[in-house]
Amino acid sequence: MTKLYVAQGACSFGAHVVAREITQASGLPIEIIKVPLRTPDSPIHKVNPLGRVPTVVTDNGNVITENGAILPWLADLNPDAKLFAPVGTAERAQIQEWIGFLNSDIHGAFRPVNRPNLFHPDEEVQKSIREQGITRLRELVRVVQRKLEGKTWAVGERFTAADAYLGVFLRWLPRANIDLAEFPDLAAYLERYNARESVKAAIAFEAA
Ligand SMILES: N[C@@H](CCC(=O)N[C@@H](CS)C(=O)NCC(=O)O)C(=O)O
Repeated sequence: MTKLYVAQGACSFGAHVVAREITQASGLPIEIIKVPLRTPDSPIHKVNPLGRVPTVVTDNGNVITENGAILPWLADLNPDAKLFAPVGTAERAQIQEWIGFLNSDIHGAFRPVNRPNLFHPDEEVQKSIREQGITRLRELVRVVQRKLEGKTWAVGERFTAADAYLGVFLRWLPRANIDLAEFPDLAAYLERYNARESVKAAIAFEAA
C-alpha cells in the first residue's frame, strides 16, 4: 500500500489533505504515517535521507520527496476527484504555478521567522532577522490576498491541490504573529478550508 509520511502541523499537511480528499472520493488505500521530526531515531530517516516530510513510498517501493512532486502525484492517483487538472490545460499550469510560489516564496519566507538561528549565531542579530522576515512575509501574504481576490478557491471554482497546500501556510501565520484579522478575505478563505472534512480529519489524525 502507498504510504505518506507526515508530521504534526508540518508542510506535509497539504499532501495529507490531498490524500484524504482522493481517498474519500475513491476509497483508494493510502496509509498515513505520522513521524517526529529532527530526532535521530525518527523512522523518517529510514525512508528519506534528508529526514523530511512529506515523503511518499509507493506500493512498489519508489520513494518520492518534495511537495512539488508529491502533490501532483497524489492528486493524479484519482483524476475524478479533480484535485489537479488534465495534462496540457492552463488550469494544470495554474495549479503548478501556485505550488511553485508557495514552495519557494512562501515556505522560504517562514525560515528566517521560525529559524533565524540558521542565518546568524548572535541572538540579537537573530531578533532582527526574524523581524525583517515577518515584514517580508506580510508583503507576500498581501500578494496571496491579491491573487485570491474575488475567488472562492485558488484556481477555478473548486478546491484543488493548490488550496490544500495554501491552507498550510495560512494556518502557520500566527507563528509569525501575523493576525488574519488584518486580511479578512484570507480569514474567510481559511474558514472554508478548515470546514472541509478532509482538513478536519487530517487535523484530528495529526493531533492524536
Ligand atoms: N522542499 C521540501 C521541504 C520539506 C521540509 O522542509 N519539511 C520540513 C517540515 S515543514 C521537515 O521535514 N523538516 C525536518 C528537517 O528539516 O529536519 C518540500 O517542499 O517538500
